[in-house]
Amino acid sequence: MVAERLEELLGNEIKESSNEEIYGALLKLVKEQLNGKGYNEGKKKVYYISAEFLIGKLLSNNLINLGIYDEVKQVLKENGKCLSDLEEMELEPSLGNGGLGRLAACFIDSIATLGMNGAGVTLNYHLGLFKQVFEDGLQKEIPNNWITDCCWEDKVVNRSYEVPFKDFTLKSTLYDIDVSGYNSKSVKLHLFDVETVDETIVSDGIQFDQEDIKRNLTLFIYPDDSTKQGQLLRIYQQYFMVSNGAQLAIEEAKERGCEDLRTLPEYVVIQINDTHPSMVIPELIRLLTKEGLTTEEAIEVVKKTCAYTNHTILAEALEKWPVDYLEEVVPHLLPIIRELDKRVKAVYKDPSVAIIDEQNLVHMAHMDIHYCFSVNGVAALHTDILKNSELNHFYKLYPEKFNNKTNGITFRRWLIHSNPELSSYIEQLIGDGFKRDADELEQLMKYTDNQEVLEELLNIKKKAKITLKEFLKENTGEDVNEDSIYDIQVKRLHEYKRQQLNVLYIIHKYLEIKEGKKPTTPITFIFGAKAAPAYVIAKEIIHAILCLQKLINQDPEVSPYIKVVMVENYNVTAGEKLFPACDISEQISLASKEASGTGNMKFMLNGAVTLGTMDGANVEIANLVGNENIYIFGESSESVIEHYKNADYRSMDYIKNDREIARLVGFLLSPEMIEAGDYDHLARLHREIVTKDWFMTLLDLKEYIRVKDQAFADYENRRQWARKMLVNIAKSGFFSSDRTIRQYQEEIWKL
Ligand code: BZD
Repeated sequence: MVAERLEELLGNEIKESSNEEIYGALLKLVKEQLNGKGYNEGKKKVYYISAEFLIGKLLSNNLINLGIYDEVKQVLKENGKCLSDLEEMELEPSLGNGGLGRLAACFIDSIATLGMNGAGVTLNYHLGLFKQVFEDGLQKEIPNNWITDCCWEDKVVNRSYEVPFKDFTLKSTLYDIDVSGYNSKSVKLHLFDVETVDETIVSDGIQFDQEDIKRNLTLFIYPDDSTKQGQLLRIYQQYFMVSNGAQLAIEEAKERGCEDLRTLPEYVVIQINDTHPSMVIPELIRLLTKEGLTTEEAIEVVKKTCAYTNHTILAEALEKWPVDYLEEVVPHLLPIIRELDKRVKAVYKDPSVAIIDEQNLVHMAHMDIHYCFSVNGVAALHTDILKNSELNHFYKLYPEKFNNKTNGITFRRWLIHSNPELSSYIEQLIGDGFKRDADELEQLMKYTDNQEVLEELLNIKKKAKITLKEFLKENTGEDVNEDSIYDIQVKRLHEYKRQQLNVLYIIHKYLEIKEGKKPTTPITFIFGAKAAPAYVIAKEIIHAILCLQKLINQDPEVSPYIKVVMVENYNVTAGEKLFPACDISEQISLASKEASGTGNMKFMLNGAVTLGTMDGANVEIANLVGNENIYIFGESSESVIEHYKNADYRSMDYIKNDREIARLVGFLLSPEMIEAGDYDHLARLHREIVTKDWFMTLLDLKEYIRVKDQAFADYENRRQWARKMLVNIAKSGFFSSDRTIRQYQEEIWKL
């Protein structure tokens, strides 16, 4: 059936057509089928508003969800074509920075799969997140013009809204992407845009005129916000997104029969993904009063309509906008925000819960907590920290609002699509029920002592490692040994995630080998990470990794035993190759700082063993798999929080009191490193670690080395290791985003 339709669409035989032609026809075929299935419906609808949706490539995912992946692959093969060649042609929409954006994409997949009435709302960033390239050991950012070739978006003709700013009004254009559910109907991802945006104003990397709002509004995702202009642009973006989202929600509610907007909460629930969409609160109040509700009534409606998810306790990531900036962009929201603030101050004298503080900063999270009916964290530990320390003042005011929703990932993309070998082997063992009900993976536990199964798991891992080896060769030019241990840390580059801790371990290993102590099995240390363009120290850490890569891989004495490889432009597509091939998953954030993590779940699902701190969802992974199937190290979140409270951590003390630590840190400025890289860059990183080390790298260094060495030693017993892999896969069902979304539905959305 697929073959005939494809040839109809091609107007030609498949074997006579080019890959470009087949790709175009396949796209039409997928869109037809998605359309034919229709969309989830219902009286009440959830709007998941998020500044980011990191959806990844769509072709294969859609084919899987439509249930025609195998058929298409087969048909193409019979005609001498290869589906993976077509996949290569697609550019990845890079509409997100990292975990938060990818989470939104997994959630939309689950909302569709579970048949819920919902939609995503975001912006149509033309150049998305920058493409990362390495030049002279440094990160350079260049635009990723994914949109010009993207055929997944449909321009919607009949939905356009006016969004008022201080000096002008912009009319929006809407683009929709159909997000398929697994064997189910679709939901829509709405991407709002303005027609006047102009990609040609970008020059020299990702530089552009930040003041020319009409031409730059949706050019990039979160441009540099270290400057006032950058922050103003961000406010423009956020307001444009939420005003469109709120207008859409109201219009659609009316279409679904909402005659009296005081009943809006029966028709609409808005999930605010971090504080980026928080202006939806005053905007919805503004729109409702325009429709005739009193301020009192509008506030009551909003309080029953909006729910807030917190993704971080990092102070610098909690948005606080100066009143002046809001005056410059959205002056019409200020009377409303002041009114909301006044009401809070009338009831609560504690200045720490005010919306507008003494310095005239508007605390977006505070506004969310006062005016949403639900506040959730993204992993059990994170929610506990919110309740007991970070947001304790608020928790005492509104204990009933706080709840936890541990993150999840869609197994369609992160197992079935990215690791078909493992997926079909699991199917062979326990049937295909796990594809709809991830908890069925638990049935794998009956094979923990089955030698044949354990052997096959190792075989599958080996194949994935060979595939990754080929990808690494192409991406980085480096040759890695497929029989080495693949130790992988892929995630955004941030000091709290502590890539620098991993760097210090590699230095330890390098020095050991130089002294004649060689690892039994070679190790490949793999990194992938983008640094925010304005985040200087993060970029210096990338430089240090690239220096080690050069130094080690070119040293014939060391490179047979260890190698370092940093993937360029780590993104969803690269992740799909990395997760299946991993042996050891590095989740080494400073305890209390990683709200959840979701890469940790992807690795676990693909049979990697976690090496991590008791942070975020690692805690839940540890509880599920048990101590013998995970490597935990480092100080607890409680004791880290104590260190911050007492301000008693001094990295210099660790350097003074421990010669080994001093040697490893000192190596950053060794002649070898300077030879491989650049003194100024290395010195800046060195200075940061010695004088500041805000995220306490040295606190956990010794224990990290000890536990990591233990993991490498345990790897030698292949059977034992395979058993750990199996247990990790079997226990990963909890981390399906279907489970997470069911909980949002049952406890928050109540669609
Ligand atoms: O959200 C991440 C957290 O750091 C992870 O621990 C968590 O697993 C995921 C999903 O809940 N947060 C982000 O990814 N945050 C951002 O990307 C971001 C982007 C712009 C501004 C501030 C934060």
